[in-house]
Amino acid sequence: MIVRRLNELTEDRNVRSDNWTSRRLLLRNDGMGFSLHDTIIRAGTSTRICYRNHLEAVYCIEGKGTVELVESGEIIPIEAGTVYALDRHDDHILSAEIEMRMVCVFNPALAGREVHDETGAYPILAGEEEAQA
Ligand code: 9YT
Repeated sequence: MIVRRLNELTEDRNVRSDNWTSRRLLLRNDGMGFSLHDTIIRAGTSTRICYRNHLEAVYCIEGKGTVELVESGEIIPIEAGTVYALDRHDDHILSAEIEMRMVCVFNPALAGREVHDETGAYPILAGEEEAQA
């Protein structure tokens, strides 16, 4: 059994961007087939994301914001207790009105250090990059 605690995560499992901090509790090397993150989305930020290589489920446990589907323009409110699942590699804009805390699950699992590329996706890391992740 793997036991890991948020307050004991090592620095390499804390990944920061301008708009969010992702605390990566379970990663590819843990062998679960998915990765599990506890992610903070900073208040007042909007991030365009399109995970062409991954499926992601996002469960909000604190805060308030919206997710906008770029293709349809639909805006979905998010608050604690809301889950959204990007089952179609949906191009979306995630905005936080009040700082949000999200539990995120990625399939396939992230290797560790991924941040969004210019298209809002995470790459599939392999080989040497994985060893460093
Ligand atoms: C909700 C979302 O996609 N935020 C961006 C960060 C990502 N969830 C992560 O790496 O934890």
